[in-house]
Amino acid sequence: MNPSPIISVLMGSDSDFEVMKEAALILKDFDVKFEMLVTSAHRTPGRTSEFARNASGRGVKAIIVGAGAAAHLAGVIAAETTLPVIGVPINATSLSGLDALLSTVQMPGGIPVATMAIGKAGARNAALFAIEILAIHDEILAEKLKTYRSRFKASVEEKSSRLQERLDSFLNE
Ligand code: RP5
Repeated sequence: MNPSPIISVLMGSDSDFEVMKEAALILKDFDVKFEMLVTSAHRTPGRTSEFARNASGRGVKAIIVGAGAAAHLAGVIAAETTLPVIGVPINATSLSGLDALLSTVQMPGGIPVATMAIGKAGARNAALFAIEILAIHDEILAEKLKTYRSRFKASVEEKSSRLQERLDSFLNE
């Protein structure tokens, strides 16, 4: 485990790793120290609660939480800390992630969980959102975010040019 993580990435099971590794890639790319661990709201409630209560004191600034099915993990973590909690619903059942989305997003007033999209896009956005929070007080991260966004701009313009070539060739067939 990283000795001084600023971001914690939690998941309810190791079966969530395939999705949550997308958050790890982004955090690594931005050179943000993070830890990743499995804890479950239902299977290990004591471990989950202890983690949430100690996170702030360990220097963690935001917690990303991925969970599938009856996904209570993000809400349980949020109940025990005032750190920002960012939820990622995972498609783990025959309900395709809708169960996890509703379980994560429908928090009672007073205990917020910032809920991202279901799956890999949500995991990526959770990491970016955590970095945006850190960037409020970190100019280097703020600059890196601007660079990240400008790469998107360039790639969309490139896709648009390629689309024009495909359209021309299709119409001239
Ligand atoms: C949730 O149940 C986990 O977050 C996971 O998405 C889902 C299935 O867990 P496993 O049965 O694969 O351990 O708690």
